[in-house]
Amino acid sequence: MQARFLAALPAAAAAVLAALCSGAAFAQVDVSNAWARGTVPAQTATGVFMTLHAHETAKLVGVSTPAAATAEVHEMKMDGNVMRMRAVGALDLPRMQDVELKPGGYHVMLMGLKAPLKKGDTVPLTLRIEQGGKVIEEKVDAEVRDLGAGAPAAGAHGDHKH
Ligand SMILES: [Cu+2]
Repeated sequence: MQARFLAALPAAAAAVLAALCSGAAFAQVDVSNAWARGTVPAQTATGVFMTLHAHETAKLVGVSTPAAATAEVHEMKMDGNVMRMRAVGALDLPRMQDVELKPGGYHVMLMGLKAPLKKGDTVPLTLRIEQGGKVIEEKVDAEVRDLGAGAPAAGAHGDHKH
């Protein structure tokens, strides 16, 4: 009886591992802490931020939302004394690393907002992620925070012309 019990353990452990691995493959990319910066009535553009964690090497290749006409992945960088933004065609998501979209760095830029974003609102986003030669769509809800949240990038965004 005892020998059989011991022999059964590794098999059970292997089954658990297999289940965890296939679960990770389904999860594709974990998204956490997704939020959007709130806007004032005349403002038509804002930034969305989040942390992405890919279990296997992936790329963020597109974003869309019903809340705005256009959503683009942008990179913000200091160029001498000037903060500049540019659209990024694809954002690399290295395997098992956190990639942060945050004020002053990468962000999703929403342009042509259909309505002002108020604190407490939710912005539904669809992320297009390329992984293993396939493009999958992943839904994310970003919570709207105060206009002043993550202040460092606020001025640079205001000056930015698309
Ligand atoms: Cu931008």
